[in-house]
Amino acid sequence: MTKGVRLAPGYLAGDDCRLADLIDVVGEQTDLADYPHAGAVERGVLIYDSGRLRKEISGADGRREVGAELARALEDGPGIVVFAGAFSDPGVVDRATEQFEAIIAGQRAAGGAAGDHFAKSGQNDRIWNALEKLALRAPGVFAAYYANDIVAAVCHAWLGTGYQVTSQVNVVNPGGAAQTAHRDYHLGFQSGAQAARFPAHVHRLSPALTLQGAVAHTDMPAETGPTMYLPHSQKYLPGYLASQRPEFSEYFEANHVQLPLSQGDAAFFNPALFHAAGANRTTGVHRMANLLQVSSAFGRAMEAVDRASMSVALFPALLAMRDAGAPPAMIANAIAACAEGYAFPTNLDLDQPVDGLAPMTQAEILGQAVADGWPQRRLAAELGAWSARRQSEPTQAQPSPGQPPQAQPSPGQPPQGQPPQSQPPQGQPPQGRAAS
Ligand SMILES: O=C(O)CCC(=O)C(=O)O
Ligand SMILES: [Fe+2]
Repeated sequence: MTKGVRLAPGYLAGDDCRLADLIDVVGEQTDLADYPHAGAVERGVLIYDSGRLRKEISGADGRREVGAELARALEDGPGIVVFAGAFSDPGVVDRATEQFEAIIAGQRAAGGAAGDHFAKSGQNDRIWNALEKLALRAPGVFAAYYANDIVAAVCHAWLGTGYQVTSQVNVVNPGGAAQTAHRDYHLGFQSGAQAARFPAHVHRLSPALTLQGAVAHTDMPAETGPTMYLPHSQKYLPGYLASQRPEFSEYFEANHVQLPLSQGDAAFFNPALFHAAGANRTTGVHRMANLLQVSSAFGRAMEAVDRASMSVALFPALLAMRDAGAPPAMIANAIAACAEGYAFPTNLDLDQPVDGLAPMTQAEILGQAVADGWPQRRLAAELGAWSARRQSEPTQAQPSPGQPPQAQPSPGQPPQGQPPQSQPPQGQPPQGRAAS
């Protein structure tokens, strides 16, 4: 059910994105009659009454029926559903909000807000890995919050079982500007050029790998900047290439919908939906949303592989290939089979992208080491530091660059390490997507 493709089969190209195709796709109307469990359609968005839904999903049959409807809404329908009153007890949300506020106060006291892919420093407060931070500091609050049956139902509906929750809190501070239109993880975290390297079928697959949600922790009337959406836009296949192009951003700015939310409401959307945090035009409201990014169980390999140790071991052979005049493409092939070529999952407090949306990969480090002829112990130290800064609870001691690789801790169990000097300073936003 994707449209807007008149391109060479196999791959999509940014220059072939046509705004008229997107306009055709998003012209579709959302018909309430197609969604018997929904209570209303507002500006193309399906609204579900969570009290009613709770009764409907209380039995196995109802749960499957509702799940099938939600999945259809997310895939072939508007791509976004709102659950009014998803958290029926405001106390549960308030207690989590208190913890998030304390974490933000701690981040600020520690020397400026953490950097953000999406925001200029100071416009917003972001809590990376708010999931783990909440679980460790307030397990009772976590348990009550994530016991939520509506959240679980929509996660099951889109991803099936075995899903993995992550959460990133986003507070848009008074006066904070809107983000520009984007899609989310996975392919939404690639530049247009990077995304174009993935075949067309991967563009179709990417949205099935994650589900995106936002729980309103404050009331969010329009002036506080609730999330802006373009319903049905998830069906525009080249959208990962188009969303960063100016004519598409302008269209989004002129045609998005923005629904006010109340505290405890939750919106869930297809990660391929064009969306963006809104502008906070108030002078005193700190608009807080807990962004839930939930991953399919399938985003992992079957075997656990210690790729850092492999990289260190392979390095002399790669240098020998280079010195023997092997074409760089062949060396790159060997690196791709050995080193981790994807930047995620990582610790975004420590491992922020410097000039893009994704931090450095192990494969990029190994490629640089071969190209520049590093000593092997430098490669071991850099890979050790890379592993260390990706841990959610980094350990303390820096791996000694002077130690031979055999003495390095297994990179599977990362070395004790501080983030390296090359880390971007906290609070310095990497150049990437526009600000919230
Ligand atoms: O905070 C919001 O409303 C949405 C933010 C968002 O889409 C993002 O940071 O990717
Ligand atoms: Fe987003």
